[in-house]
Amino acid sequence: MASRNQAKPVSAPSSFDLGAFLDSCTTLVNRGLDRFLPKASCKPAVLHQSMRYSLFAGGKRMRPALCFAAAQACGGQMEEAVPLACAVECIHTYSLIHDDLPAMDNDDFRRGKPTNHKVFGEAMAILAGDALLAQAFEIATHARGWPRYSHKDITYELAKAAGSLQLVAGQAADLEAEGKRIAPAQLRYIHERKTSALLCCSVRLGGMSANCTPAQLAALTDFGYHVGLAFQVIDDILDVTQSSEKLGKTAGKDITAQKATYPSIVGLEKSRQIAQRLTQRAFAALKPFQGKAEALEALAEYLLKRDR
Ligand code: GRG
Repeated sequence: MASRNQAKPVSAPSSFDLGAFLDSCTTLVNRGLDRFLPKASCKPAVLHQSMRYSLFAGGKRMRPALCFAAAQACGGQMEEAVPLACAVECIHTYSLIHDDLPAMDNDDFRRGKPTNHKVFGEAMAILAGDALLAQAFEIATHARGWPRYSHKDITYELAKAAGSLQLVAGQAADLEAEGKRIAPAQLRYIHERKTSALLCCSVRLGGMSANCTPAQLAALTDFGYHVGLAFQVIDDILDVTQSSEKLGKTAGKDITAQKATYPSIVGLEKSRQIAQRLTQRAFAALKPFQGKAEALEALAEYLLKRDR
């Protein structure tokens, strides 16, 4: 019998073809982003090149995939969710560009390439991030709008996740915590905001694009929250166990920057158990979908077992 400290293994139905699903998500979101963004030649060309450089640098597209998977779980079509998936990816990319700046995490390497400011300079990288944040809201206006969810609801959802109580709060608290010993509860506060908020928002928006019921939205919120927390614990584990080449970003950065992470506070083994438990909670949240959330289940398992 598993002891209290041992988390049960997590696995999704093996029949689901996650590889094919991820490929179709990437195709849809890349096509959408290319269509919605000003062309690279559009004046000021260097700004649009800078925005496109980071957007198409080879991100894993996990937030769009979660958005599409949530739409499917609620009986919707992936195409309906394209503007929302693109909007979330723009916000995510902006946050990475700004996070890599010398004034923040000061990183030279992201998505397997030199960071935006290394190529375009700091000022242009700041502007590209600013423009991507605004671009997200413009793209979201292309969503159709649904009987239960208007453009106002969608705008609120995106603004809340990106704002000073969520994404930016997480980044501010993360910076403040550098070099300090912090309690696990404060670490949880940071992860909820810096990582989980946008992942949860992606899942909720996917549900909204399928005009989901309030009960479905509550289940998706529970799922997104826990998957989002697990995502960051795994990210922290990978930072100390994988190479920079594998991750496409500088590995071992958390130790150098004296970041508070689960591995630094509770150790690697306990961190893995925490990630497993959070993923089990995410799986449990999908019960109301009665087996129709296969893509979400497969993604939760994949995110737990990922190696980059
Ligand atoms: C600057 C407002 C502002 C926020 C920055 C995104 C972020 C907050 C910090 C970056 C560092 C970090 C650990 C963020 C947590 C979220 C996370 C793990 C991002 C990386 O997401 P992936 O792995 O990246 O999905 P790709 O490149 O694959 O899209």
